[in-house]
Order: sequence, then C-alpha cells, then structure tokens
Amino acid sequence: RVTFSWEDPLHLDRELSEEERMVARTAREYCRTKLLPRVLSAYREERFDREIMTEMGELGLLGATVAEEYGGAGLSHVAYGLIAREVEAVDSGYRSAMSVQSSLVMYPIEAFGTEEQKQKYLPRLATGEWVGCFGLTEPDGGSDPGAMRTTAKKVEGGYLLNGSKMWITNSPIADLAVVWAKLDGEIRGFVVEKGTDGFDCPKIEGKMSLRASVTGSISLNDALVPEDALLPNVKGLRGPFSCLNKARYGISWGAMGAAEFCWLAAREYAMERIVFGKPIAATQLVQKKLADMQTEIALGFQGALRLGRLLDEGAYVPEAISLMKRNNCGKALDIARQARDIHGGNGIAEEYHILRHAVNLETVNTYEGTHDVHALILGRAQTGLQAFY
Ligand code: TGC
Ligand code: FAD
Repeated sequence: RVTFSWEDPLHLDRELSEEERMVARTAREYCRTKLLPRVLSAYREERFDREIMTEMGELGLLGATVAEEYGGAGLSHVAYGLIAREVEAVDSGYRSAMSVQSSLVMYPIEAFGTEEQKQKYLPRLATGEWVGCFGLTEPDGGSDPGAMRTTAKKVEGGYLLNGSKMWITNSPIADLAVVWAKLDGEIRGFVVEKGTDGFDCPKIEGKMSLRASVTGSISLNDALVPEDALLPNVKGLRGPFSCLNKARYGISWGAMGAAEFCWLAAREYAMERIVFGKPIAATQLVQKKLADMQTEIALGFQGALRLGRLLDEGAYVPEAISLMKRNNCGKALDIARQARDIHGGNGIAEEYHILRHAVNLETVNTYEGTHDVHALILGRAQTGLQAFY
C-alpha cells in the first residue's frame, strides 16, 4: 500500500530505476561531504576550486549522457537531472560548472564533431582533466543570439575569429571554448583551445550572485584556429540551441534541488523556532507557505521527470523544455525567498545557506533564456504569433 510521504508526496523515488537511484546516491554523498563544506568560503571569496571538476570527473558526474566509448557515463537524461538536483542543492554555481561541461561543451562535440574531435576532447573533458566553456552570449544582448557580431573568416590554414563574448561560465579556467561565430553570415561552432594567440578569457569580478562559479568574458582578436577547429555537422542557430535544450532541461531539475534544500531547511527551522510561545510551524501562515513549497517542488520534479523520459525516448520537445525551465526556475526563486522569510533575520546569515540560494536563483532565472524569453517562446508556440521583434 502506498502511503503519503510528506517529503516525496508524489513518490518520485518509485519512478526511478535502480541505476538512477544509485547515481543519485553517489552524487548526494559527494555533494554533502565534499561540496557543502567548501561552499561558504568559496562564495565569500568569489572562488571556484578547480579540483571540483576532477573530483566530479572521477565519480562519472561529467558528461552523464555522453556515450561510454568517449569516456561519458552513457546514462539516461533522468540520471543527469538527478545529478543536477543534488549538486544544485548545494550551490547553483557548482551545478553551472557541471552542466556547462556536460551539456554545452561535451554534448556539441559529441553531436556535431568529427570522430577525431570526439576522441581528442571528450575523454579529457569527462575526467575533468580539461575544463570547457560555451561562448554564445555577447555584450550587446544575450536574448537574441541570432544578432551576434562575432565572425569567422576562412583564411589559409584555418579560420580567423573576431568578436567578444560576455558572461561565460568557466571561461577563465577553461582549456577550451566552444565558440559560436558567423562564417559567411551563417552561425558555426568552433573549438578554440587555450593558448591560441588573440584568445583571452578575463574573469568578471564583483558578481553578487553565483559567486562560487567562475565567470569571464572571451575576446577574440584575429584568433587563428586550424581547419579542424570547426564543428562540421551543424549550421545555424540549431547548433547552440540544441545544446541549450540539454542544459535548460538539467536546470529544471537543478533549480528544484535548490528549492528543496530551502524548503526542508525552512520546515526544520519553523519546527524549532518558538515565537509567541509556540513553534512558528504551528501558525497558519507558515503552514500555508510550507504547503505551497511542498506542492510546487513535487509538481516541478514530476514535470522534470516526465521531460527526462521524453528526452530519453528521443522526442524533440524544445517548447516543453522552455515550459519546465521557466516554471521551475521561477518557482524555485519564489520558494527560496519564502524560506528566507521563514528564517527571519537568520535567513540572511550565511550558515543557513538560504539567501545564497535565493541570490543564485536570480541568475538561474536569467541565464539559458530569461523567464520572459521562455514565456515568449511558449506564447509563439500556442498563438503562432512572433512577439520578440
Ligand atoms: P528562431 O527563428 O526561433 O530559430 C532559429 C533556428 O533555430 C532553431 N531552433 C532550435 N533548434 C533546436 N532547439 C531549440 N530550442 C531551437 N529553437 C530554435 C529553429 O528551428 C530555427 O532553425 P532553422 O533551421 O529554421 O533556421 O530564432 P530566433 O532568433 O527567433 O530565437 C529567438 C529566441 C528568443 C527563442 C532565442 O534566441 C533564445 O532562446 N534566446 C535566449 C538565448 C539563451 O538562452 N542564451 C543562453 C546562453 S548560454 C547560457 O546562458 C549558459 S549559462 C550555463 C550555466 O552556467 O549553467
Ligand atoms: P538581455 O537580452 O539584454 O535582456 C534584458 C531584459 O530584457 C531581460 O529581462 C529580458 O527578459 C528582456 N527582454 C529581452 N528581449 C525581450 C523581448 N523581446 N520582449 C520582452 N522582454 C525582453 N552565456 C553564455 O553564452 N555562456 C555561458 O556560459 C553563460 N553563463 C552565464 C553565467 C552568468 C553568471 C550569467 C549572469 C549569465 C551567463 N550567460 C552565459 C549569459 C546569459 O545567457 C544571458 O545573461 C541571458 O541570455 C540574458 O541575456 P542578457 O543578459 O544580455 O539580457
């Protein structure tokens, strides 16, 4: 007989395979024992510990869906989502590092690269020996990547890249960048290796959000890359958007992981905090907030799970991905803010972790397509009317 479980009201756990449960356990153990203890100082010091990538690589947490022959884990999209959930329960910045490597760097090389590119890059990225970044956004407006100004020009022996990219996760520590540029007016992907003349990735300092993730820009000044730097098997916006599909899907799990952490912490705090002679958990207003959190998290995970199963079936569902990315990021941000409120003044103290999650989720709600841009994607899909321009 199935009984009500307040922590897992829709019995997500029963929907998972034994392998998926095992992956989730491995990720949870690592995140709680290795990531959680270092996150406060990392956040305070605006620092990303490079060795996190090697640790994740050792556990098979990078390139979860990438084929085993290339060093990936060959797991389901659902398993990848469960990893994102556990990592983001600690910090959205750590999940960023993991999902950029997996979805935005390894995926395009696997999907659009040559056999030589796959053999050269994927095993090193899977172990975390190399770190990658993804350069799509430019300083003049990230929501409209079709308007990018970065160019590639065919020259003797390769391509000359010129332009700049902004807000690029991992770029200052990256060994390679997947850069999107217009070649004869058409968007193409290039793998640019660290050390290329004219290729620089300065760090962006002073972020108030996602401080445990390293973010930089990319500048390309007559950066000459060899002919085999081009990802040959995709042209147009479909290239970068295909990568975003994977990353946005993972974020729909990750954001709920952060929300779940905040909800559980708020419940525990409310049970113990005595005000006006009773636990605040015994007040109607607090119980309503907890019920709202529980409901949105249970629904958010079910939606992410359904989406993962669709992706595992090979369905092409970018609008459904927009729906879940938008819903889960927006709801997670609301939940983190409510959890902060339940914690009263303590909610702003770093050791409670709540405000850090809320402030991180401000970024998560913006990158990979803002909340409103995903509304416009969904609006266009149901009306057939374009509202971007
Ligand atoms: P549109 O006319 O809609 O489409 C142009 C071409 O692209 C194809 N396409 C897709 N293909 C695959 N998957 C998708 N999701 C796709 N969406 C569109 C489409 O079929 C078409 O192909 P073709 O062959 O007909 O030419 O293009 P648009 O310019 O009107 O697009 C508008 C809009 C708003 C949907 C799009 O520009 C958009 O999504 N903007 C948001 C940009 C964004 O999400 N940037 C993210 C940067 S990366 C990042 O933030 C990483 S943070 C990571 C971390 O740290 O975790
Ligand atoms: P803009 O596009 O200038 O949008 C500003 C505001 O205008 C938003 O509210 C938006 O919703 C609204 N808006 C825009 N167009 C419309 C419209 N037609 N109708 C109504 N409202 C509209 N990018 C990468 O390529 N790689 C990365 O690794 C990466 N990592 C990131 C890490 C961090 C910490 C951050 C903050 C960003 C990162 N990004 C990355 C960039 C991110 O994807 C962009 O910030 C995002 O796509 C929004 O672009 P923008 O910041 O230029 O905002």
